[in-house]
Amino acid sequence: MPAIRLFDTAAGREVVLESGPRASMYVCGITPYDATHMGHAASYVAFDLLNRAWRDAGQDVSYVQNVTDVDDPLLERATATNVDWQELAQSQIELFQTDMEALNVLSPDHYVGAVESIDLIVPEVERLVSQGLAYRVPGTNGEPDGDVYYDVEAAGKQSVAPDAWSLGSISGLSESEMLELFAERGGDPGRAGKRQALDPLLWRVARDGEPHWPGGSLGDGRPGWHIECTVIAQKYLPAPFTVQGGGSDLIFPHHEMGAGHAYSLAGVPLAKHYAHAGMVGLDGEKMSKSKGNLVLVSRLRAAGEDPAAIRLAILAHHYRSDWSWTDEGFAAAKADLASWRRALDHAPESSAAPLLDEMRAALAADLDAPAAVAAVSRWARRANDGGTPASAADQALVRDAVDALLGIRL
Ligand code: 5CA
Ligand code: ZN
Repeated sequence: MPAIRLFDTAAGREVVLESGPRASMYVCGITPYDATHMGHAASYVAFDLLNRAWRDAGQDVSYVQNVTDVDDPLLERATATNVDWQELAQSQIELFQTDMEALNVLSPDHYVGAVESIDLIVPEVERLVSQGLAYRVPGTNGEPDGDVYYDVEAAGKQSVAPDAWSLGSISGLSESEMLELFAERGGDPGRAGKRQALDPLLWRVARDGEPHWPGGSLGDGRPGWHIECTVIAQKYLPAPFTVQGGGSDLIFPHHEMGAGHAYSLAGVPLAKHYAHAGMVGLDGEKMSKSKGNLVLVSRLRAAGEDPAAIRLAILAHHYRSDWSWTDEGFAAAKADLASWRRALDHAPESSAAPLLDEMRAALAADLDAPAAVAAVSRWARRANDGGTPASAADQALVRDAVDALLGIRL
């Protein structure tokens, strides 16, 4: 495997990842209130490619993923459908894991829930308060006293070190762009009593009818979203770890604020690099739970579709591009997969090693799976055309390479 290059959102360019013996990755996990759709699946397949490329390069990979197993949308869905929120979460986590296994996505070493991490999160929020980087908001308009917010302005002034965090370090967005996205993605810019509109929630004190846990000096409540991922990543991974990943809808505020929290707590960046997968739509529209235009991995599986074909349909798109799931795209992936499988029996002598080089070069270039897929398809056409004696050794190497690098089992 040549040196792996990856597009780093914070740097705004491709970077060469270090080739040391260890690599570490945190990929934001699901909020388990609905089944895995193709957008979720594509984001985990994207970072699975990186995991596989690192392993191919001989690096040990520490991989952590969280699950946002308590959050407003999960509680709202549970109430609306009259199910227990914990049961809803548990059932969706299980379905997600089955989907990931079917898609041949390598499991994280640690799969960590927000709820089980609350005891770790509370002292960190207390520390931010005592550092003067977080503050309590008085109750107004029916809200109780004591919700704790992160002071983005104060945090941005902590240090002038070149790697210090300040608002915009990760996303590079303007303030007006941030304000728009903050409101769209779970923030509360208009909450009375906040110092700045963009200050994110760290601790939400208990409300009637909402689950809550002991919060020490913060009082009973539950954590804000960004601090959960920060504390989980800091607990299980080195500081800084190599790559934080997620879909591009997590760049702001989630990864921006998480990076801020981490710098405030540790005095070093959370991650060396931040990578983001594009958004997947359906026939041109963004796929989202609220629009209801979901293509579910589990539904395709239940209809008897081959998970390897689903994965190949995802790999046909570069992970950073925004793309749409279509019936034509899926049909093309099924045809490619059939052609690859037919080709194995005719694997031309001495064809596997050059194909492996091509696949590695493609993946090292910012995980260019479409280029790797095209290389395998060219190889398959040549094999299926016949003319060169078939070789069992080449057959075995191609089968291994396609499984190890692309996660496609032939
Ligand atoms: N639990 C949080 C992260 S800590 C969360 O965003 N959960 S999620 O279930 O909404 O999304 C899980 C992952 O799928 C995230 O990385 C998100 O960016 C990604 N994702 C969600 N929708 C899409 C989509 N339409 N296309 C591509 N990726 C998506
Ligand atoms: Zn996260």
